[in-house]
Amino acid sequence: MSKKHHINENWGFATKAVHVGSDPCPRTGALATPIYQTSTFVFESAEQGGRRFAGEEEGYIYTRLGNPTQRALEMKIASLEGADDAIIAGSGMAAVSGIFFSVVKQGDHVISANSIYGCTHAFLSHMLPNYGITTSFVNTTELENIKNAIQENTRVIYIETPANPTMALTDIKGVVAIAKKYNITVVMDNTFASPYLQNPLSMGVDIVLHSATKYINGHGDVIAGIIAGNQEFIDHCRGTAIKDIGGIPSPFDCYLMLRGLKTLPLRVQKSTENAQKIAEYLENHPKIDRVYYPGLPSHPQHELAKKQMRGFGGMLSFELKGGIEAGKIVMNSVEVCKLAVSLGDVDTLIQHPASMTHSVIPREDRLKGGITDGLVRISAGIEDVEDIIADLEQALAKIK
Ligand code: LCS
Repeated sequence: MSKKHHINENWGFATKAVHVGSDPCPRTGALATPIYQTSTFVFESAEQGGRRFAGEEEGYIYTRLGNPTQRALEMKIASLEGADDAIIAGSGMAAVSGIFFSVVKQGDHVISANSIYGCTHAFLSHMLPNYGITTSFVNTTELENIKNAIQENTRVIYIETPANPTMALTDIKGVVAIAKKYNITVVMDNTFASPYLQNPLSMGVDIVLHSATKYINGHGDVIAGIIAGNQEFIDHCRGTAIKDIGGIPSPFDCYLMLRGLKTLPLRVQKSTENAQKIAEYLENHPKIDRVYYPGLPSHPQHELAKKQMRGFGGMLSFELKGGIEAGKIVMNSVEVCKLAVSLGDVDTLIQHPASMTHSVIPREDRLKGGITDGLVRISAGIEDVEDIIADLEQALAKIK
């Protein structure tokens, strides 16, 4: 499968989600992209094998270096993120580590948001120092904090917006303006918004990543990641971190994501509608202290959300007046909502960041990032919202 797919740049997002990268098979006419479940590709001659390795002839060699099912997905994702190109990685963390190992070197410094996914925080604070790369974690909701943290050797500014799990927003264009002045690369995790609600590259971000495990796939049955950016970076990353570290997905998982992406707009629309209603319900509940959802006027960055997002998304978090003990009662009492980590699935999921997704971050650092002991996170699914709210209602009623 070559790069020459049928793409009309004027298509809307939903049309691209269905059609880009999904041309019928030229040999058989199969509409669904075939699963090329093969590790290697046979050359017609020794000369051809040599040419492919030398990059003189297009064509597949070995699935760690590229595969047609994976390539179809990369083209769909690149189109949805408005990127020159994209790479599918074996997990969101393979995308995070692949990007950093492609961009930073010994002696470099990173500025990262302090509310980010727990394992990304652990990678920056525990792994990278082994290679002489240091990170300053700052509250990126205030751009001043980023400016103040810049050092001579700062190479990357890393942000997640909305942030996992606090739902704090960072002003993307504001960060880009600072980074451009100092020639710093901006890397952004766009997992929570999905490409349907936010395209960071169009706002000047250099490299975008996703845990594709979440909204991209959407059905809770794949672990994968996405790296999207300009052609030069993608070629460099593919030829170094992806080729030599090898964090790649299986062709079957790529097939599932190709299928999942066709309904991304519908899924994100419905989970956003549900999240708004759940957030409003919780905000008015007497046992709830605070709700964090960008679609609520009470969210401190509601105006920024309206400016840089096309919708407020399916994620929210909240704190109960009874603290974590009350939170545990709710999590142990839900029936429709499932007590599980991960997010962006068709199923509604509820979890406790301090003891689960963000437990690897020392408590003191967690609190600095606003990840309190009592915070509970919900990923709104696509069920009937009345059933989700009734489920939360019966669970909240169990708190004395
Ligand atoms: N980035 C974000 C924002 C994430 O939420 C996660 C995983 C990752 C990267 C890593 O992706 P993975 O390797 O798992 O595909 N977040 C999880 C969460 O909040 N619950 O379970 C996993």
